[in-house]
Amino acid sequence: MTTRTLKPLAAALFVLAGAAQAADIKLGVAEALSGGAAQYGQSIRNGFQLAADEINAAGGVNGNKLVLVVEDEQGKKEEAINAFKKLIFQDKVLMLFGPTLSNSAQAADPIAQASKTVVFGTSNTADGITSIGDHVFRNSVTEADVLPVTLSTAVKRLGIKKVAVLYGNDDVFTKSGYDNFKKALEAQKIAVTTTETFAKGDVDFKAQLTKIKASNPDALVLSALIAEGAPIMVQARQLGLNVPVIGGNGMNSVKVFDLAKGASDGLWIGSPWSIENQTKENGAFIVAYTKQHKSAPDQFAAQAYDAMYITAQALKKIKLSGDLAKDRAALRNALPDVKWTGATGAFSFRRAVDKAGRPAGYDAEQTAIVSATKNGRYAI
Ligand code: 1QQ
Repeated sequence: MTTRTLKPLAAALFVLAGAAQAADIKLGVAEALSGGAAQYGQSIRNGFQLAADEINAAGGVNGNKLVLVVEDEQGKKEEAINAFKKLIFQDKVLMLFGPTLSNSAQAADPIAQASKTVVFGTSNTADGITSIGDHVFRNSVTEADVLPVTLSTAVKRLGIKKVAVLYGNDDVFTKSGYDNFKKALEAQKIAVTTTETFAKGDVDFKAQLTKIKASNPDALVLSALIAEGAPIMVQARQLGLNVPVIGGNGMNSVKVFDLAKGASDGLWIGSPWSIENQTKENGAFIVAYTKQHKSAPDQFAAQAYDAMYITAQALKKIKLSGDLAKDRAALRNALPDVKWTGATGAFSFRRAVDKAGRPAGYDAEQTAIVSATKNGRYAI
């Protein structure tokens, strides 16, 4: 063999070796794709898919392609636990996104924590989720951070003096929303005319709404998921209770317009994301999402989209070794320092503490914007 033939051979071998080093990066996605919480879970999955496709089209992360392994956790605790176990132990994903509901996160996140695998929630807003441990991350802004802002904005703009409260008492998120609304109402010295409850799966809220109407509130404070929250708005209007509704993260889905139609007006919510926020990052996201998914995005899609980019920034900084435990640890250690400006604006992580006050996981450090619904859209 002459050097003339050796050179191309060596070059070909080099390319092959390089190609062999590029590996797929498997990321687990466990979201509610069926059941009552699918209204959120499908938006979330779509947001992840768009970001991963964009990142891969731009060459992947350090030449490695992102591969999403998607599981439907159905918005149920037991299914979330099963999905987490499958993704962590069978599929051997590098990290997990999900689950959709805080109710499921509280049950399933300890499995990720115990197996030293990052779990990154993009929609969990209840108190205590990131207290589970130092592998638990979220970019969803908590009810504790958002609700005082939503309340004070609505109170100021509408001149509210007294409110009625309605909440679901059997779900981690709706209960946490209630706790935080209660605190904010006390702090802002807003009187409560009556407090009523409902349970997951209820369809008739007329008894509670009749009591609420009789108590003559200036507004209804509502901590609900959309499956119950949308019919609550419809039935309130049917009973002639036409006061503004101040909601939490559960009411922050474009599905409220499909489900409650004309009864969806006058709903106040807070979020770091708004379709009206005209930054270049958000503009690009809205155009790309609408093109890929043939529907308008919402906050849940935007937070999932940003979470994928935040993760990609951490992945860029680490050298994957192929040793899963080592690679999981490297990602865990790179993630807290990521700063990112995406569709939801400027983002960084803030350390959370556990019940004993020791450092635990990471919450979102982000500002909320307050919107109110009118004619089938959220407007700032
Ligand atoms: C939670 C929520 C829900 C509205 C998620 C979809 O914020 O469960 O924490």
